[in-house]
Amino acid sequence: MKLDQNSVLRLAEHLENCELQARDTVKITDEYPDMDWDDAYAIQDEIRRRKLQRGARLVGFKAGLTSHAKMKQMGVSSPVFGFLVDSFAVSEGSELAVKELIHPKVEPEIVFVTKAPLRGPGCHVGTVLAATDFVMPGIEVIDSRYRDFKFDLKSVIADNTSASRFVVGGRAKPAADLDLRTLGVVLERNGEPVAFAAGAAVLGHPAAAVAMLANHLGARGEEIPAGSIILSGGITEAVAVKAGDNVKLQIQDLGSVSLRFN
Ligand code: OOG
Ligand code: MG
Repeated sequence: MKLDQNSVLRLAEHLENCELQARDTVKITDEYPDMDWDDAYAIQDEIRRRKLQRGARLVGFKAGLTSHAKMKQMGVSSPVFGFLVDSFAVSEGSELAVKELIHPKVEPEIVFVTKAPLRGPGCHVGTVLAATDFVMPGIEVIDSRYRDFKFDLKSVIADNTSASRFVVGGRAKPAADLDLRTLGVVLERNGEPVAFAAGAAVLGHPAAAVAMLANHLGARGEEIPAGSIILSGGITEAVAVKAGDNVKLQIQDLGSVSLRFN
């Protein structure tokens, strides 16, 4: 670690306040160019601790930057991991107010729900599928706290990987009944298809992203508990939304989920 405890606490408070007040900031590596990966995750952990202390419930985790489309869009080259609390979940059919957010974008994701704990090291696609209860379509709303969505990996990790909201829906199916690599994915905005891909866009197999997440958590002494929701990462590039937009995600064999913005 390069940062002292006070700086970690101060940066966590700053980034969380930007989230809660919907205002942007410069990326934190501008001020702390020498901060390391442990510093970045320590800031994220402190944001999580602040939320849990105020009564939030940890409901799962997310992997991000797991597809080439996303890595290319954001100009970075490796996956990142974040946490999900109950207040991020939006129910299908409700509307999300754009003015509560900074500059939201949506991304199509395959969501895993676990029935057994997953603890790395050594997790792989097989162990993930064995621990998965079912998969569902999910739309993640990301909202980087950094100005113009411009960041580097350490800054985005500290910012809980831009996590903001998510909605799951469609049909829940056991993963063993599906070939997650070849599932077709179509994202529509206002009835117009805007992004397409297949599941394999995420690290060759979306369960590989969950395995990486479990191995990452394992290295930090944590596991993915049974009953967790895991967002395996945007399958296509993220799409900006504004008030009045209606976004619909269709995943082959898994039905559709949609979200409206006002
Ligand atoms: C970082 C979060 C990426 C994903 O699914 O790739 C992410 C960002 O692009 O702001 O959630
Ligand atoms: Mg995502």
